[in-house]
Amino acid sequence: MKINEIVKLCKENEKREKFGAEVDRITSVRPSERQLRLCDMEYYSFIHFGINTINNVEWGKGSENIAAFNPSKLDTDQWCRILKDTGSKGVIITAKHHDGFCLWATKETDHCVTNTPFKKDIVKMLSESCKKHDLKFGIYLSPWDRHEKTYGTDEYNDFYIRQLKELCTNYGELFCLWFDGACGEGPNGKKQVYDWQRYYSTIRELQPGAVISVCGPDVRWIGNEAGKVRESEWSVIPLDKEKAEAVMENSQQTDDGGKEVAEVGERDADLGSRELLRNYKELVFKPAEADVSINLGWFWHNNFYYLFKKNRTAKDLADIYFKTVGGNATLLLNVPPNKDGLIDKREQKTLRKFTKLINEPFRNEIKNVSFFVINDTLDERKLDENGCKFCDGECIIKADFTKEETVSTVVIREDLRFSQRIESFRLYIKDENGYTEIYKGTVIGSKRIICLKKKVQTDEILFAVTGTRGNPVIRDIAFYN
Ligand code: FUL
Repeated sequence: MKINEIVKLCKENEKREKFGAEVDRITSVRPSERQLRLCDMEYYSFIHFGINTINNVEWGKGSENIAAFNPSKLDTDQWCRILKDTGSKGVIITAKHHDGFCLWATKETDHCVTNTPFKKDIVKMLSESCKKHDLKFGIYLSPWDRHEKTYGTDEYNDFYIRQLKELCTNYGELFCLWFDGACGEGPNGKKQVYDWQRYYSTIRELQPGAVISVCGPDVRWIGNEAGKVRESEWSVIPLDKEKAEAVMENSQQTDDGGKEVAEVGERDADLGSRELLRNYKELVFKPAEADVSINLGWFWHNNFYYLFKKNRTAKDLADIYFKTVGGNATLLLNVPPNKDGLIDKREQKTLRKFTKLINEPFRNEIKNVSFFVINDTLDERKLDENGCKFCDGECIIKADFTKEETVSTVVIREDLRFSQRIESFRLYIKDENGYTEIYKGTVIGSKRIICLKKKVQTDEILFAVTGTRGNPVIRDIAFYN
């Protein structure tokens, strides 16, 4: 294939208008600083721990006897050391799960850790360990509370706000407040109407740098707990699909003992194509996050292997990593400590293997690559830096290696400050036939990791943008052998 044929293809494939009012409307929807920071974290950890760990259940009922809570070996430094060593950028802990048991020294209820034989404030311990190990710190605070007597009345919203205030003021800087969508009955058989807007404004006031995830405005639940991303994962989506009420409807509503964790849902296959967006007035920027557990189940169980026929291997998790982090989503990987309050040997081993697998493709980066942008008339413009804003009429980036190189992995990132723009692209290598296509993909977004099925040898690769909303803005392109 000749280069002018590739240019022709780019132009032909831009069947839909590249510019215009609708494109401007979509690309004017842009991320906040806090969202950009979260996208750059890429991979961080979830800790599910509490009275459920001791009782070996996924959902507690709220009536648990907390006198049994005494994980005497609990060591939050051990958690952080292991998570940091295996590549995580932050930790989110279940400060309160649906059973209402609080892992911090709250003044709002007796149903908390300081009233158990263990006594110590675990949220405090973890926040300090995170600081020590240079990990960001975040909080999961279940809105659903099966213990609190005021649940189901307006008073509960006041109670919840006071709990949020404690967590947002006493534990340093938080990177995330994570609200899931499960909403059942409280101890009085009543359901609660959550005052989401009040929750959000309290967080914005006290922790302005924190994202509010899932049942919140900043980060979107991918829609399943098996790490499955859409082929085209868009971050500009209709507001209506993402209001807390809509997320709640789709969330897990029964205690299935962890079954949901293994299932791949097929919710809203398309959230961001132009065909879809044109039907919606209000659009929002809401990047996707995949929450996945290292085992099948969120809390640790000593009978994991009996409960589930097949557990996740390091290889399964690495595949999930490449698909999520490399598919315009972040990965929130749950690593539940065991009954003693430690990350168990089995999970440690899985994590070490997982880290080896996810680092493997990026060990040898090809250096000294020169980049050029090529336009319709085949004029070339050299790029000083890797990052680049295309100008009108440009559609191809040429990566010149100066000598023959073996390439097995390509990583491309869009500069999201200008929104998400690329709809489709192709990669070509230079060879004796001119150019040969080696990969065809749809969106890029925060990061696209392309692990080529077969290694290629070449001294030049073309990245051709075949569909885009306005001119693309590339943050960087990297090649690995
Ligand atoms: C769900 C909860 O019901 C699960 O127990 C778990 O915490 C998961 C992350 O969110 O909605």
